Parts: sequence; structure tokens; C-alpha cells
Amino acid sequence: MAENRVLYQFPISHYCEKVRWILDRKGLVYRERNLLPGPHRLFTRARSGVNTLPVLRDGKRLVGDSTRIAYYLEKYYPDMPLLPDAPDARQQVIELEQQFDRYGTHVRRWLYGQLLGRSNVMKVFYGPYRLPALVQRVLEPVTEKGVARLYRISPESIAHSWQRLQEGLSLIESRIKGDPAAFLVGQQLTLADIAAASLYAPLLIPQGTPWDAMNEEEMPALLREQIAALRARPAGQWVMRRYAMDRRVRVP
Ligand SMILES: N[C@@H](CCC(=O)N[C@@H](CS)C(=O)NCC(=O)O)C(=O)O
Repeated sequence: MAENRVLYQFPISHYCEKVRWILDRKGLVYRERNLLPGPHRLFTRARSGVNTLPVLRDGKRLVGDSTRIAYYLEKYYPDMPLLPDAPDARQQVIELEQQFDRYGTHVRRWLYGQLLGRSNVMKVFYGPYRLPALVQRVLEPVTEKGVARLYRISPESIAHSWQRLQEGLSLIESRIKGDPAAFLVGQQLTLADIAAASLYAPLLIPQGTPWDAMNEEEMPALLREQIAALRARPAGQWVMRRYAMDRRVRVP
């Protein structure tokens, strides 16, 4: 029941998007609870032993970390399976999911590196919280500084993350062999596809996702060009295709 299933999240977090996608794919009803960054750790630490969101409450169980949540859901809600039965394919999915989880940190760092201090990203971050305007105005610069510190954003780390995220895009392209309709493993959607597509989505900004609230016109010109280039390459088209075909974005 929806009341018993709660996703604790930052709406803009792509790891939270990954879990929303899995829940939606499996047709599981849930409520979303947006925690404030910083104080969220009081909750996550005590309840699920992690620092990060997403955390899922399912009845009495609390599970932290998107990968653990994915395996938990696969175990208890096996309908619409996201892990193939065949051992070889299953192993490939497991490995790809882990790889894309790592690339997700580089997507995040690179993108925040482009946006912090130069865009309305903090407004987009806090938009879904519907905070009083004054509270939001106080929190935005604090969060901005916190994000820069937490994700160790510096010119060197941004450049490194750009290289790493390119590797992830190449990995998608090596799997799909130029066909944006292809799945990463086998003939149907798996956890590998959901991980790759959701963790790269902030760079592609598919319609109906939280990043859609970004005003692209207000982004730095170079970033706009880079996003356009990403959308043009096969991996970018693949992400958009996965969203169009396989992601039922919930209308709030
Ligand atoms: N490995 C974790 C990563 C999640 C993660 O990095 N979440 C970020 C938001 S995108 C977070 O909660 N950051 C706040 C913090 O570290 O305190 C997962 O897959 O769930």
C-alpha cells in the first residue's frame, strides 16, 4: 500500500530517479518524501546506515542505496523482472549496473561543476519542496556551498569527471552498436538500462524529469553546446529513447 511504501529522496538526484523508475516499472505504488540536504543524514544514518538518499521504506523495512534497493525490490517483487535468469546475462547486468553507478558520480560532479554559481540549479533543486520563499533564499547558497564541498568540485576534478563520463557514454555505444533502440543486455529492459539511462539523464534532460525545470536558455553557452552534442551522439539518443519507450514518468 502507498502509505507503507515511502521513497525518501532529493527529487533532483539521479540515484533517486533510478529507484523511482524501478518502482514505476514494477507498478509499485509509493509516496515520495523530500528530505532537506544536510539534515537528511540524521534520518538516513540512524535508519538505514547510509549517508545518502535514496532510502526506501517498505512496510517495516528500510533500505538505503539505490543498488541495494534494486536488489531488494527484485527479491520481494519479482514481477517485471529487471535481472535476467540466464547466468551470463545476469552477470553482465550486475556488472554494468555497478559501472554506471560509478559513472553517475562523474555525471553529477561535471554537471554541478558547470551549473553552480552560474544557473538556477538551486531553484530547480528546491522547487518541489515548496518552501517559503525566504527559507529557500537562505538555503540555496548554503546548499550550493555544501554540494561543491561534498562532491569535491574543482577545475581538476571537473575535467577528470568529463573524461570518465565520456567513458560511460562509449560503453553504452559499444553495447548498442549504433542502434538507439537496443537494450544493453539481451532483448528487454534490465537494471543495467535503468541505471545507465537514469544516471545520464541529467545531461540529456528528458521531458517530464526533474531536470526539465532547468531553463536551458539561461545555461552557460558552452554547456548548452555540450548538451546539444550529447543529444546528437548515439548514447544520448539511446538515453532519450529509453525514456520515451520505457519510462512512465508519473504525473504528480
Ligand atoms: N551509492 C548511492 C549514491 C547515492 C548518492 O550519492 N546520493 C546523493 C544524492 S545524488 C546524496 O544523498 N548525497 C548527500 C550526501 O552524501 O550526504 C546510491 O546508489 O544510492
